[in-house]
Amino acid sequence: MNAIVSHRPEPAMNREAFEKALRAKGQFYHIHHPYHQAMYSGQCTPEQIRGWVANRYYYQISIPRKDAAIMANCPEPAIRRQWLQRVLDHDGSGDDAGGIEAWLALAESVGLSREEVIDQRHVLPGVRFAVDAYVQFARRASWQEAACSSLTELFAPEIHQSRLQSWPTHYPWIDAQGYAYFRKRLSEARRDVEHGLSITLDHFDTASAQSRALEILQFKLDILWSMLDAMTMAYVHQTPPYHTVTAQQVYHRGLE
Ligand code: AHQ
Repeated sequence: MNAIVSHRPEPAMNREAFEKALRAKGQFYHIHHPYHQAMYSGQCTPEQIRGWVANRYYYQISIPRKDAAIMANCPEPAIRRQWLQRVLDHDGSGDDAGGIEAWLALAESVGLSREEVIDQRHVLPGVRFAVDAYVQFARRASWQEAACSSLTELFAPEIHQSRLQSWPTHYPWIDAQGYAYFRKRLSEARRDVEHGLSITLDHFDTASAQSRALEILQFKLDILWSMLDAMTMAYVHQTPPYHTVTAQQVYHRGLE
């Protein structure tokens, strides 16, 4: 006689265990990427720092559009009111010029011109695809799933702090004015994460939903890691796209 297989669904993790499982994903955070480790330990050349700043600009200008997509999908005014702050943090409001402006100040402090950053001439295809995947996900996923994908910021204060601690020593050629962005994110990331985490812990309340949440977080970790992989090919190995054909940056600059 066949064993009777119970089809009782596995129990959901309790809130504490679920949060622990989300935080355990920190082992895959891009703070552990060789590119970031080189930046932190002072091994990056000015070209590698400039390449990172110019490419991350595309991520920064995409964040408020990602957050606006989440708001567009969310029917709850109380959630939208809180989520709106993320858009203002980047786009600016009142006398705060915002994070995108602060990132351009970082760009100038590492020797890039505003123009060459804003026109995205340095944005590598691999970076663009990874960032676009994040925005597209936020547009088509539920607002709760998109909120969950922002939880890589559980690990962000540490990475911003690490830059503030190590860059001034290793890269004295960088104008310290540029570090305002990292300081700004220390508090903003902590506040964002509190909101994103409570949405996530409340919403994903079955075992299968919780494993999907962990998959969504891994998707976002993959985005961050892949961005640095593209930059490694270009600025560490000197093998950017089309390097066998031309020294020009012939990359498409977005089809919008
Ligand atoms: O500067 C960053 C930022 O504004 C955000 C928004 C947030 C999101 O909504 O996904 N994530 C994020 C991150 C920022 N900086 C990254 C870094 O390494 O400087 C970290 C990144 C994140 O952890 O997702």
